[in-house]
Amino acid sequence: MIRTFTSEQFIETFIRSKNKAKSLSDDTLKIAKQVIDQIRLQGESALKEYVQKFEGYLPLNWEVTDEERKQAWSKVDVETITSLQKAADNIKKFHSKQIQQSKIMELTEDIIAGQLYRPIERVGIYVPGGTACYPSTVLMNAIPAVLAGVSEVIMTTPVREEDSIAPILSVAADISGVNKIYKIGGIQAIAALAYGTEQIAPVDKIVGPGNKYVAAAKSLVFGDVGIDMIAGPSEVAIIADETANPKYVAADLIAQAEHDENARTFLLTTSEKLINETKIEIVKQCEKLPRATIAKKSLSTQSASVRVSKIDFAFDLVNKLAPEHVEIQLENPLSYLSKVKNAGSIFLGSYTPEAIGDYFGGPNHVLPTSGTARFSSGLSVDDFMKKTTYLYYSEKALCDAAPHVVNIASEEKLIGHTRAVQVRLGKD
Ligand code: HSO
Ligand code: ZN
Repeated sequence: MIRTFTSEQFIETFIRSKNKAKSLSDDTLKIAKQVIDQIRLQGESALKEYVQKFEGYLPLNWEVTDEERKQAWSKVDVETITSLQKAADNIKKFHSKQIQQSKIMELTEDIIAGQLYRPIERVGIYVPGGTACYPSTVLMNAIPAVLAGVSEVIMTTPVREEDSIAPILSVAADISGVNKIYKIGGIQAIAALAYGTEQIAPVDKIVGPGNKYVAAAKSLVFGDVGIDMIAGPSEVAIIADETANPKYVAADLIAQAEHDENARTFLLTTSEKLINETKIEIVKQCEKLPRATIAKKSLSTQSASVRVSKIDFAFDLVNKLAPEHVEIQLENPLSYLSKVKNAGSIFLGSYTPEAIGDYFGGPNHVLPTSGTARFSSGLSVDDFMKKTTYLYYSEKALCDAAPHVVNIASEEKLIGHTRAVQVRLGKD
């Protein structure tokens, strides 16, 4: 059962000693490095060997054919397809407003300065195939990439025995505009995307969640390609007072807890009564929960309820925690928006469960965890764009600027730099 902590205990347990859960073990990194090195050096032959070894089955082709993609639609029920399409529309609408434009910062006869805003060329999206085989992951990762104008969005997910991938992932990929799907999972998929093989062209950036091996592989290829983030366990912090409904609070804590035994869920409230009633509700609601074992483990070991004397103190704790999700179950929830300084995404009011954001509302569900919301943001169109600056100086502009450049370059003792300016002005 969810335990009650004082504010000090909460800070000590969940804020000061955080982040350990997400660090990758040396063993995991060692295995990942071995597989990556082999695939990088030997290409296809090593890729085949590891797919066979780790996935237990070697697909006939890496790529899901157009025919297989078409057939997948008949294997998913129509209502689910409609819901995925509606969710995709909302996600597209939200993310399309994130697109920025190339900008000119200065434009005179003698100086032009600007910034180009352009898509990354090739992006790989990893989608797990096991218990966390989520079509919502496809939508959330692929839609911003497609909107950014990425030329090739390539999804990869583990093959299943019958030489197929989960049909719903294929449908979600079609709805999102994914160009290619590969039937490869695990470390081998990350290596193939990062370095390419005889049959697979390398990508420039890899995004998407995965198990510890995928996370280790992503961390090892980082630098040769871009990656999104290494996500830790999911988190929700609910700020509520006596006006909140314990049924809703319990349901939202459970919704996050059922993801993972290590998921972290928190209730920060001024109301002792709400804490007690939420605990009773959690027990009741877990009775009918297929993933109760996972949820109970998370709730009893990684979670906390904290009673604060003023609601402002709950916001202080949340800002220190910088959780992935914050729910504000208070009256006039919008009036508290500015109080949340560090969070991946905020859910306002009693009728905005985090689950609406996980699937449907529009904002992305790929969000910073483990306190990283202090300095980073959820996945957006910007993650698939590059900003390249440019500058034009006329001879006159360079002449005017020269003494200043020379002063600074001399101070830095970089005489080659001063010369690069002087030589153009006939002073060297
Ligand atoms: N709550 C998860 C996202 C997700 N939920 C996917 C359901 N499917 C992110 O923390
Ligand atoms: Zn979720």
